Amino acid sequence: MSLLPVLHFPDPRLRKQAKPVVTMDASVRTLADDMLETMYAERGIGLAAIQVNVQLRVVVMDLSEERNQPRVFINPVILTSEGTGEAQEGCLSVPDFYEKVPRAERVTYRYQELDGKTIEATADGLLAVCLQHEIDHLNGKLFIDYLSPLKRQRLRKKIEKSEREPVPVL
Ligand code: GNR
Ligand code: NI
Repeated sequence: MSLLPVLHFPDPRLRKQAKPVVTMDASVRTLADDMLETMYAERGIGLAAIQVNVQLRVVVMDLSEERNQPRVFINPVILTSEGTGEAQEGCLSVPDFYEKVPRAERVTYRYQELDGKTIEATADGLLAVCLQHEIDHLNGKLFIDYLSPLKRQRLRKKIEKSEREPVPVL
């Protein structure tokens, strides 16, 4: 197991397209394990491989209160979307920023498990939001892309400034 560094906006590597996983070999399992470890360490509820600079369609998630229900989605796709809603979102690649963005309310989705089995299901609530957020990552898209360009530019300046300056320790 190892912790992976998480890329931060505006890193251009977050804009790459992730490629489908073709063979479910040991390296994919190791990647998923490392991504879960990284997600838990960073206190996120989801993580896409793109965020740790791996251009593969792999997503991990844990939506449980107890942080004991790890899930792995290989090659996830949304098949149909219904309704519209808005939820407050955050992203490990956009530190300390939260904003409401529009999302479909309910989605049917398909993915593969680590053993290669294909699963199809329907989601609403947080799972629906998180799946849309993570699949966006695999396509080089961030939740802040749904905001106005002005808001995004202000945010970029704030993040770049905070990453230039050392964190004061009292
Ligand atoms: O930790 C996360 N929280 C979150 C909250 C609302 C909607 C989406 C998310 S995903 C985010 C982790 C992350 O950046 N995944 O890509
Ligand atoms: Ni994210």
